[in-house]
Amino acid sequence: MKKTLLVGRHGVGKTTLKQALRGEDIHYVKTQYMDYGDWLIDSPGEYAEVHGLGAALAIYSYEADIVALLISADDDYSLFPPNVTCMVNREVIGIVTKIGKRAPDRAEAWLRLSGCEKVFHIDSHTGEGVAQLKAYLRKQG
Ligand SMILES: Nc1nc2c(ncn2[C@@H]2O[C@H](COP(=O)(O)OP(=O)(O)O)[C@@H](O)[C@H]2O)c(=O)[nH]1
Ligand SMILES: [Mg+2]
Repeated sequence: MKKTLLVGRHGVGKTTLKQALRGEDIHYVKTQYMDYGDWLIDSPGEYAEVHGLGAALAIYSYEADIVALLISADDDYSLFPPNVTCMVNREVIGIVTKIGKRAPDRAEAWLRLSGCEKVFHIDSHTGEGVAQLKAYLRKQG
């Protein structure tokens, strides 16, 4: 699998998506540190929210093949500035989480504004969209 760094505000669904992608039981765990598993790198939401902690994400992006920016369908705002993907020298994809909720199209529009060309819609609880995302993250050949 391509090494994938999950980035987004706390509660957006990074850890739950990690569990869904690994086929684990879904259960809540607060992410307190960079969680570097075999191919998924899970980050605490605070690293994306607090300016001084953002450097950790930049450093871990160098270890990843893909950086995934997550926004939830029920988010009222986006953490990610327009065209932020040009700051990362890795492929950056967008993931809309909790798609059963309010406004998945608005979340996708924010991700595209930030520069994500590829955007996935998933719900980790129902499993919708998770297989398509996992197939994309599989290494070819
Ligand atoms: N309905 C729904 N709830 C989700 C989804 N992903 C996460 N959640 C819930 O949102 C809360 C925060 O999820 P978590 O994965 O810990 O967020 P993180 O802080 O980004 O790691 C938990 O109560 C999850 O069960 C999703 O795709 N759909
Ligand atoms: Mg987490």
